[in-house]
Amino acid sequence: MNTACVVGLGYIGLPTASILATHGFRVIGYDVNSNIVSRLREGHPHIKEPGLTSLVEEALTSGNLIPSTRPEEAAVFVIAVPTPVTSDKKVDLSHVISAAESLVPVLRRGCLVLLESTCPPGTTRDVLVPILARSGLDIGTEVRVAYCPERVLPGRIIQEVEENDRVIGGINGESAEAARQVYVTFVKGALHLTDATTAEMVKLTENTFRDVNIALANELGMMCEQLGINVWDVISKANLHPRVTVHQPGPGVGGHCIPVDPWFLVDRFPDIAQVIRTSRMVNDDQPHRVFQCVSEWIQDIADPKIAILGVSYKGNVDDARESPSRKLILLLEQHGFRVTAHDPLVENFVVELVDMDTALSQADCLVIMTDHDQYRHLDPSHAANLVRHRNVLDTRNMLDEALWNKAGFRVKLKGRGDRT
Ligand code: SAJ
Repeated sequence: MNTACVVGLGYIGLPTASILATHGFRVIGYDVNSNIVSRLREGHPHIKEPGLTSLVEEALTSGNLIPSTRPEEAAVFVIAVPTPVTSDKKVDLSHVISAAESLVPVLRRGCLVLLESTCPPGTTRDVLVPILARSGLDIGTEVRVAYCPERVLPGRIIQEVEENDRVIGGINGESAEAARQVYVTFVKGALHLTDATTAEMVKLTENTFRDVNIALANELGMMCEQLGINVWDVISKANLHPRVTVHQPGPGVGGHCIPVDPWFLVDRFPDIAQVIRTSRMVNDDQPHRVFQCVSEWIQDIADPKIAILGVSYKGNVDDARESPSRKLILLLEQHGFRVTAHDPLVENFVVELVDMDTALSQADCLVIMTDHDQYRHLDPSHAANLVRHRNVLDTRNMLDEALWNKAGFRVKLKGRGDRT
């Protein structure tokens, strides 16, 4: 049986380890966090993701997934650890470096090391390979190495790990081919072989494209607000053009990927990456725009209470990392607003999360921050009986405005001016 050791049991590593384990590999799932490992041994993944619990259960009961706090010898190593940015927007490769260092003693002739973490261009060649070379083995012939970025969408991870095409960037042709032989065991999408730096750049291009496009939508939204028209309407009509696909505006860009990855390019190419840097700043500024909108709108209300609906970074996920709600709540609290927050999926957050009725009770303004399906079905007449003032700001264009108006609510839509 083939053996694998997956380093990092997060949003990517845990699904990948489980899928390998259910596709004929004996997998060591290695994480430095002993809590994650011990909970997993008891069958409890620390992440909520559709289909993950049953997949992990299948992997564990088959005996092929072995959670561990130590790496072990294996034919295939998969590194899937975080690559955050520091507060001054420089890439922090410390997790990749320590993961690679932890593998040096267990590398053996003939093994393959796959890096899946999002990394600046050149990381595989200039950072990973020199560390692996400390094993004394020849990297490229005795140890194959490839960069194969994960491209799965949180909320659809299990599906997309199997279905998406993969880009496989080897440090040489033999490495790319060895990696292909691993991914072909569970990926139904096409496998595209290339070199490692190209694969690194492909991954950054994908997320940067999305960030720049969302920034464009947000910038158009600010213009439409001044023009007294509706950006959602403008974008949906512009997107009827066969070669136009503008993204959606919103309260800002969250998560651990899109607000982070474009900085890798800005950091590396500060003089060239003008559009990318500006887009990051436009998107980062959106929670502040939401704050300004709320504070101007209800400036005549004394001691106002704001109910934030949704603290995860996007709909139907439990992940609140880099969430625009976090920034908004901070701004509101700094300016003396009383804030309550609700989320149907998030368990732990920087402020206490309360049930829906408590959040709405005596509120002066509701702010829809996350497009959770549950919020689409909110009953405005029930909400009307709980709040102090009937104001709702929709940053996601998800409410049925006529219904809310009927229940007596004034509705503001982010990206729509009030003058028409
Ligand atoms: N957002 C908008 N407008 C949009 C789309 C998204 O404001 O039109 C916001 C969301 O609300 C959210 C943020 O952007 O706050 C990011 O959400 P997302 O769904 O665009 O992306 P992620 O971060 O969940 O996942 C992305 C995906 N990348 C691409 O679609 C190019 C995913 O495929 C990657 O694997 C993932 O990053 C990653 O791990 O890099």
